[in-house]
Amino acid sequence: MSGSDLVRSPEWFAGSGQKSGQHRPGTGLVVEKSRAKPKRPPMYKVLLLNDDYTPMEFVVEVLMHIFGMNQSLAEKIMLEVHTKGIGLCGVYPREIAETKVNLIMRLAQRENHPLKCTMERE
Ligand code: TYC
Repeated sequence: MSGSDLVRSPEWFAGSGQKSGQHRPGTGLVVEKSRAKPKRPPMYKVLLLNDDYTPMEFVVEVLMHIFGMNQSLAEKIMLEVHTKGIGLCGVYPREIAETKVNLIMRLAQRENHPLKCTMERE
């Protein structure tokens, strides 16, 4: 086998038909497949709660900045929270949901608004 044959050999590519546990002589490598099925992380709903004092414009701004919503979607969600008392802003893995809840609470506190936000396992 010449040097160029080696370069063209499919054995140089990962996942080129190697079976689990197969030894690749001379490489010091053994191809192993994980037996564990990769699990999706548990997801959390981020929920916004209504109150009588937080200005509607502030809630819309928060929804646009923290959840990347456009103006019309942010207004729709804000009005839903305003009329129903609670509304879903998004669903995320735990740490991302926590970060968004914390950010919203800090922004609201900074402006002295009583806005509340929570998360709930899906
Ligand atoms: N109810 C508030 C008002 O009338 C508006 C509001 C909407 C507040 C959504 C909080 O999560 C909220 N100014």
